[in-house]
Amino acid sequence: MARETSRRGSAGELHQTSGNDVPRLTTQQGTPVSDDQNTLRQGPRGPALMEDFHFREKLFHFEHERIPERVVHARGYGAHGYFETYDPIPELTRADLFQRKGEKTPAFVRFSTVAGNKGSADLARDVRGFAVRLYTKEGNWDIVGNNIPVFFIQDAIKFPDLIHAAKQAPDRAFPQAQTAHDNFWDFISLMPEAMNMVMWTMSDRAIPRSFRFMEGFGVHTFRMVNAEGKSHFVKFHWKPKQGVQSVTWPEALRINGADPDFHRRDLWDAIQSGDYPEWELGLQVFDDDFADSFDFDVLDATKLIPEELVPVRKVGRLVLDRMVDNFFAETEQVAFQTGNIVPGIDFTNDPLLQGRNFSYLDTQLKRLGSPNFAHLPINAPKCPFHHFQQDGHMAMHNPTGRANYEPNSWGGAEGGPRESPEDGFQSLPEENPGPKVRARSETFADHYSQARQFYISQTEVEQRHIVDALVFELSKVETPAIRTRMLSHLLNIHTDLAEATAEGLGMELPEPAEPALPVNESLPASPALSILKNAPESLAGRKLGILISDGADAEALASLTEAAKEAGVTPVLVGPRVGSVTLSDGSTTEADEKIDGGPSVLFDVAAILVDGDGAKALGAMHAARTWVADAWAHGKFIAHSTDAEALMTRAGMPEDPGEGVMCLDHTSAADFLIAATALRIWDRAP
Ligand code: HDD
Repeated sequence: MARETSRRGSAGELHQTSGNDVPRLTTQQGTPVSDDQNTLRQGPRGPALMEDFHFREKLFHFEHERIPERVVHARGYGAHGYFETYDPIPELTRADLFQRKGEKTPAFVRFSTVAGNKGSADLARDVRGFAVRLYTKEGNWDIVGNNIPVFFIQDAIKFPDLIHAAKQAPDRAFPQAQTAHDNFWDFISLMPEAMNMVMWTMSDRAIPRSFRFMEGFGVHTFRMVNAEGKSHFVKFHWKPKQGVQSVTWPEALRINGADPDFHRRDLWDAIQSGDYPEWELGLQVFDDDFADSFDFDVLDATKLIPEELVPVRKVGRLVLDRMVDNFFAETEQVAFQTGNIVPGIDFTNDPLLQGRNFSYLDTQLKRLGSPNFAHLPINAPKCPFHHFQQDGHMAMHNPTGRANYEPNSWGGAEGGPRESPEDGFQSLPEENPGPKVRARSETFADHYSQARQFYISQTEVEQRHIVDALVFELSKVETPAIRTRMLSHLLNIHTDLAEATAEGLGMELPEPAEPALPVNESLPASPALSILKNAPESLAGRKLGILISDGADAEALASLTEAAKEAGVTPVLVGPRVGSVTLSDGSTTEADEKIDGGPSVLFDVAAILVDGDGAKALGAMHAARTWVADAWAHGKFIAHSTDAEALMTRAGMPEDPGEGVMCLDHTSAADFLIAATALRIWDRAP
């Protein structure tokens, strides 16, 4: 006996010494466990025994831990918060959450990428999901949106094809989490309706700086219906108070290696440090007259309504202020559905939306394994709910009493819940004449005009990024005919775009594709569509990477970190080691990151604080030279000590680096950070 006890693992011994207030380890049935290190055996070197119920249960549960990942939007990250109404709109909707100023509605948001599997990297070029659940007093309302206001396809019947084409090819199972492959571009180039969306996905919108810096859109036209039954059309927008910001493609490629969880970590860090991200809910409200006069069909999800035509009215704010307690229980099991709406909100006949309403319920059953997924705390409403649905796997809210049907004649509480004809959900009694057909409305046929409008609304830098993205993606397409077909579409969008892309690919321009309707070249630019034309007002919420080494000026470091905190910027110290760095006054500080683990692509702004010896030492290190060279090449603002210039020169920066590179002996840290609000010196980028 004594011999067997002495063979226990050290974890077992540690466990036993951890104090009286530690809960006892038990099986799922509550039986206390005496030994979690060794299976039950017949003799210390003998066979395992089948009666080891603890081992059996532990393995059984482990083997069933995974549930199917989402067929799209598999990789996601969620947080809790609230929505606060600051402009009640009873004239537009009877939705309870919009009736009272200051009303706070609990919210859960899940951000995601679309194409990659659960374990893929955050900085894929991709659409981002922006799914918001509002737990209103009249039921859960889900706005299952994206960070892009239009979509690839017009009819839900094409969704499986789109997703099959975008995800890895079925024979080789690659590429993962990217659209840079033949199948995707083959499909897209055969679907001219996708061209507007393609402009967005090739733009910097598809490589956001983080979830906090992206807009969200409900995409479809919805309806709001007031207490008198009057309906208005509405488009939903989430506008980040932090501003919209993206990284560049060369950065995205590097970030995916340096920190594949870059977006998750960003949201976690911000919320854990009390820097709660906020978005304003904006509405574009319009009526039938506008819809009839608009150049496009408002039921066509491949089109948007320019904000210059219908301004966005802000009615409240969404604040994310709490991370989940458990990722699986909440973020993985949350089951969003476009069909989750509340009285005062209604659908339109957008064929994509109608198809989505059908799809989401189905997928949740498959993923979560029981029609009782609404019983999970993350999915259950926070308002009272009563119905006669019963039983099924894992039923947790079970009705009490006799009645499980209605009508019934039991009366009172015994008879169970009753309908509410007055204030229950009412669908708008819309009339829809017409024959039963499989057809696309002709009002959906203009595929290029808004793509062109998006392109001409961008700054020159953003246009260049679109061309670079197209060249990158199409250069991964092995079949020349597919590349040629895409060029024929680009010609209908803008000749400059087509020519620059063809040049980047080293290809001849083909004839333009035959458009179903002539391209309307008179649509004016819409500045709201550009990120750079809507620059952030402050640097708050960003990260400043400070490269230091032994001998760094203690005073300069203190004033830089202080100024950063004042500006709401998080300073991150990057050193040759994570242990102590000795500063000029003999004091020591710890670096947060080692240089090769904290490359400058992870930061919005850079600073280099080294003395002469430090410049020499870091100048001999490849990782340090790359840190500096990247910050420079990616157009970042750089503050530096005078001695850092030797390192900057060794890293390949020119002697006169020009705008955006500031010596802290001549500029105060505060002034540097004000200048750095511009985020980039774009002229510097190659
Ligand atoms: Fe979808 C998930 C957004 C079209 C079918 N979709 C899903 C998620 C988001 C969107 C954000 C992830 C929700 C979460 O975080 O759990 N989807 C959109 C937008 C669309 C869109 C903005 C177009 C405007 N989706 C769309 C169509 C279909 C689907 C046309 C099918 C006909 N979407 C699904 C799905 C998913 C999904 C298969 C997979 C996992 C899930 O639902 O919960 O049902």
